[in-house]
Amino acid sequence: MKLTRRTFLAGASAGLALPYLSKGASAAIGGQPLPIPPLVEASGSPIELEAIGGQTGFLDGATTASWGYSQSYLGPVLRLKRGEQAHIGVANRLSSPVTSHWHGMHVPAILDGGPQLEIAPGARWDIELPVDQPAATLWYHSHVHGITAEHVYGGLAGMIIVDDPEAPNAGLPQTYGVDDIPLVIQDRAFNADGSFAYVKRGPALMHGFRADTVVVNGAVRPQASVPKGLVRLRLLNGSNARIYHLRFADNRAFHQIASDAGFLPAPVRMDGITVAPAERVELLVDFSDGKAVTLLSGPDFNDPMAGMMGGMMGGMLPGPPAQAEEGRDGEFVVMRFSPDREKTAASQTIPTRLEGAPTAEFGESVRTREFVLNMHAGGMGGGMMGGGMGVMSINDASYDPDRIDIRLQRGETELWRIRADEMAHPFHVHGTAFKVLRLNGEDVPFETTGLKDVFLFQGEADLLVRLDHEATDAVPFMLHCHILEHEDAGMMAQFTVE
Ligand SMILES: [Cu+2]
Repeated sequence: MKLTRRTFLAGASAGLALPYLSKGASAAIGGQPLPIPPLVEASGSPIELEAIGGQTGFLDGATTASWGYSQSYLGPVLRLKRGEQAHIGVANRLSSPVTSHWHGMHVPAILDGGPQLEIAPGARWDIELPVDQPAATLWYHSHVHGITAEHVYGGLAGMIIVDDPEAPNAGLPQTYGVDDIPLVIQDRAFNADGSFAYVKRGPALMHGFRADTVVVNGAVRPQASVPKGLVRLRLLNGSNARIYHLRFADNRAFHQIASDAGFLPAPVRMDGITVAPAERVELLVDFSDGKAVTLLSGPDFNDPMAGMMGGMMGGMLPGPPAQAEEGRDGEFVVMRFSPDREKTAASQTIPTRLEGAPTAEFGESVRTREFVLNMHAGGMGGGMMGGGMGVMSINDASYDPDRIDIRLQRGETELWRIRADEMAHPFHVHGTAFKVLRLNGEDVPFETTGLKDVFLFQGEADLLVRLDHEATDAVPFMLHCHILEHEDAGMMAQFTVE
């Protein structure tokens, strides 16, 4: 197994392992139209995803070797219907083992696509995925231990939309690609020849890898043409490590209607939102004034280089994205929206209530567990400048595929106290959604009380967790930090549900 991975890292991913040679984006802001990924209806007839390599035109005058599911970069948006089974085949045409993890799906571990479910080069994985959870925006990505960061960075990720035919839609926008728009936000760096730049050692391992160029649905700082009216944005932070603090340049307010596991009970009005790696949010934005507007992000507070000029660390790491002209200190452009009066928005009013929100009835917890996310690995030191596997841990135990860390009973509610002192980590649990009770002793805001499967925290947080799906010794569920460099370095544990 280890030999296979080493061979892979030295060979197929050479384009991802070069040192950063400083290029930055040559593509103009808003110069590329926002690509809308193809929508694949995964109900009724079987669908097929193929992990493939290809060439993607991110920059002017260069192409980039990249990976995707059935396309050169990222994958189609899969739409699943509650109450149906999705027949999905995943074929691996790459020279590396891959998986397809359905992030946020509530299914048994044997269907979850975690690290134990590697699809060998040339092999395929056929499953029938039962869809039984509220409407939500989820995603899928490769999850091979030790190289998840390289896989997702290379493009092995896509969005999932779960629709619930039983839940009334309250007049929300739902015309895919028109007034219901998927946005996969990532940061990428490029070498002078256009290839992806990526490093995974030293500070890039310690704090996670961040890059200087924002891409949305695989296009650099693109422009979306939207109807002159109310638009629903489904945002996925598909970055390895970068946390986005998003707001519109003209300070317009918007409404959050959903978090990871589905709708909030009511829309929440806000003028800025933080989205951590792997988190999803759904927003309603009003473009009826017909004015074009830029979406900005503030600097990532987890980034030790935020606020510094590029070229730090001896040129080993990309600097921060370029300062936005219309932004405050350290803010950079994510993308632009341009209203088009020829396009019609189906909805004009913000609903006061949302139907179909996941219910948060957990009952009393039967036990308390503590998880400490460590930026070290107990007695084992070193390795931080090398490949990085086994240098981080949870409760002082670095991830070991041959060790079951905890055993849960199906249907039992537990209180999980998670702790991390040195920086903020997005904590993710497979196979379920949890309720956030408290962060550092305080109640969380209303928009964080909706069920979630990723929670960004620093300090101490309390979660109510219940697993309703089976996970075995052979194929357990994972819990981990979703900074992918941390996860690959061992900040991951695994558990059974019996
Ligand atoms: Cu972390």
